[in-house]
This record gives sequence, structure tokens and C-alpha cells, in this order.
Amino acid sequence: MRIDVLTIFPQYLAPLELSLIGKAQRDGLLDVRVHDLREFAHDRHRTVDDTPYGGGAGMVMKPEPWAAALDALVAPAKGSAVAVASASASATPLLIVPGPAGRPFTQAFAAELATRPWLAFACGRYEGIDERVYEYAADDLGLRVEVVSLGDYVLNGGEVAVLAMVEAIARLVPGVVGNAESLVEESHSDGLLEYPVYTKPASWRGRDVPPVLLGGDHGRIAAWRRERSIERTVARRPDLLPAAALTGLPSDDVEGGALRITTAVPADAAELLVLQRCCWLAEVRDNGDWDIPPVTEELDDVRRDLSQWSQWVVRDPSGRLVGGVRARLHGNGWEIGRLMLAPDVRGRGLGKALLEHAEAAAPASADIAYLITGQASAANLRRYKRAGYRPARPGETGSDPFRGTVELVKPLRRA
Ligand code: JD8
Repeated sequence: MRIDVLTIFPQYLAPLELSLIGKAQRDGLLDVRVHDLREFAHDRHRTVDDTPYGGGAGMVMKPEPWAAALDALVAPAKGSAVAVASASASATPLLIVPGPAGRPFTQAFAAELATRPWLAFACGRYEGIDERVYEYAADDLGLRVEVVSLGDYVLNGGEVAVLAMVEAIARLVPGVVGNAESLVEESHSDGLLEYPVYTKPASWRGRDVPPVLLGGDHGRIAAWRRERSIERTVARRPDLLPAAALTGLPSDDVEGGALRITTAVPADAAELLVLQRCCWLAEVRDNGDWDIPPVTEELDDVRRDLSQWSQWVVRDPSGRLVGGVRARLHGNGWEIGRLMLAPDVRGRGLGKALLEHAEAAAPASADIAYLITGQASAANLRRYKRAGYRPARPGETGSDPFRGTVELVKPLRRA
């Protein structure tokens, strides 16, 4: 993999010469090139910044040096002193510009970037880079440009973020981390936090290593480590749990209430509309009726309903809305509806957890919960039966079910 870094502080990237990344460079696995942006500022003072249009504090990085640097990177001028050596495998680099307003940098994104042959990082300073540089790189140079944030805190520039991103990406490049085993084990952490680790001595200052780790029973050790990981994740990062649930937490952990289902906000309306249209395609196929609200509704309908129903949503770690359910007091009971999960997150107990979350939210005045599903939706009918629902008796719910649907009822037992 080739990695170019453009910065006015080249020495900030010196740590990339150290440790595994340094060795990977010497082993030819990584080709890391750091370029001083000032070499592309050709005035006497090699100026790279100027005052912001529209006023305000601080300075903004000028477009000209950046354009010259990017031009030199993607179309190296023949024989020029600062020319960058022959272009790498892919004709143009993926340009990453760190910035607090960027998309979150995640392990998943690092893994995606680790598959790329050529990455370039543009380190901003001051108040940031003139916005036209981003447009120039994408529109004129045809680069894929990703503005990426290391986290929700403010740094003084992009260099520190690039150090972290390059390390997170490069260590996933085959051969960079000696024992790939640790990478495999790492990737099997199912989105949970790391378990506690110990080494010799077995007893230290009156503190002993947990005996299970000394027993050699790998099954028990794996179970102990998983419990510790779940424990830590629940305590320190409950926001990770939906994802962990999505990627393989045994279902009883999901039902153990560790899952974080959040109350919907008006801004969720658009994603809810997209998800419901996706999820009701199967109902349309099974029941042969296109003209059903989940499919025919428009955004204003979803927005209106958000104010009339209690609505809950689940998002995955990248922030994607992957599940939802709603409920309201209606007729003779607690009407539950729009229980939905994105296809790629099904089969992990999330649907059951969402349904139970909606049931648990029922007011004391509701003796029954009820919902509808398509008469021909066999899988749904089986799922709801397993969850304790039975066909409603005529008029039992006090609601008039939509044509082609069957009403299912479940008595709400209070603890
Ligand atoms: C690039 C200039 C400083 C930012 C005015 C302070 C990333 N997670 C992150 N936090 N901060 C950055 C970051 C900050 C940068 C630059 C990245 C270039 N600054 C600016 C806007 C407010 N100053 C970052 N990744």
C-alpha cells in the first residue's frame, strides 16, 4: 500500500518510521511518503494561509498550494525536483481529509481503507482548508474524497488524526502485524470491548490472576472472557450493544435488556420511511396487495404518525437506522405496529427485543397488546404465535383491522 501525507509539519509524522509501521516500510509492505505543503507555496514567504472571507477568528489554508501539491501527487511532473516517484498501482489515491466535521473513523472504515492500494492524507491546520480544494480534488482531479473525524473533540490540525488513522489502517494490511492470529481474534470480538488480560506473576502484590485463566480449559476461558467483554461493554459502552447484538451476541444477552433501543426523534422520519418500504415488500409479495399504508405512505404521513404514536428505533454503530417499532393506546388496548428490521440484521433476537420493548411500554390501563400482519404472512404469524399472540376475537381490540390482515392479541401480564 502507498500512503502519501501532505502537511506543513512533516516532522509530526516521524513516528510512522517507528515500530511495526516503520518495519513494514523497510519490508516494502508500506510505501509511506510525507510531503511538506510549503514546497508547493512559491511566494517568498511560502505562504499557506490567509484571512477568512466573511471575517472571523483565525486563518484559512489557501487553495493554491493544495492544488499544486495534489496535482504533483496525481500527475507527477516529469523530472521536477519534488516530483513524486512513479504512480502506484491505482491511478489515483483515495484522498482522506481529517476534520471534526467528517464522518466517524471506525474499525469498519479502517478495514475498508486497508484494501486500497493508494491512500493520500491532507492535513489541515488553522481554521481549515479552503472549501474549493475539496471540490477541486473531487471534480477536477476525479479523486474519491472522504472527510473523516477521529472523534468528537477538537484538535489543532489533521496530523495527529493521520497518525492514528494510518496506524489503524496499516496494521490491517496483510503482513504488517506479525501474528495475524491476534488480528483474527481481534476481529472476532463481535463489536464488544476487549476482555481483561493478565501475564506473569500469577500472584502480584496480593492480587491473583483469575484462576479460570490458569486452568487450561479453553472453553471455560473463552466463556469467562466473553462475559467480561459483555460486562465491560454494558458498563462502559452500551451504545455498542445493538451492534454487538447484530454481530452475534447469544440471544439471551439481547433479551437480557442489554440492548439499547432509543426513542425516535422527528429527524428519524425519512429513514423510517425508507426502512418500512423495504420491510413491507415481503408482505406485498406474500399478500399480493401493493396498496397498503407502509408502502403508500409519504414522508408527511410518517412525520404525522411520529407525533401520534410512541416510536422506538435501533441504529447500528455506523448510525444506520436498522430497526423500529411503534405503539399507541387505541381501541381496547395497546396497539403495536411497524415492527421492522433491516434484512441484514435479522435472526439475532432483535425483533423479539423490539416487540418486548413495545409491550413493556404499555400503560397500566391496557390489558391487551394487539397488532396486525398479513393473512398470508406465514413467517410473521409463526413469530407472533411464539411471542404469545393469538388471533383476536371479533371486536376484541375495538379497532378495525386493515383489509387482508389478521389481528393478533396478547394479554399483558403485569409483574
Ligand atoms: C483537521 C484544522 C483545527 C478545527 C477550528 C481548531 C479530526 N477529531 C478531530 N478533531 N479535530 C480534528 C481536526 C482539527 C483541525 C483540522 C482535523 C484542521 N483543525 C480547527 C475546526 C475548528 N480549529 C479532528 N480528524
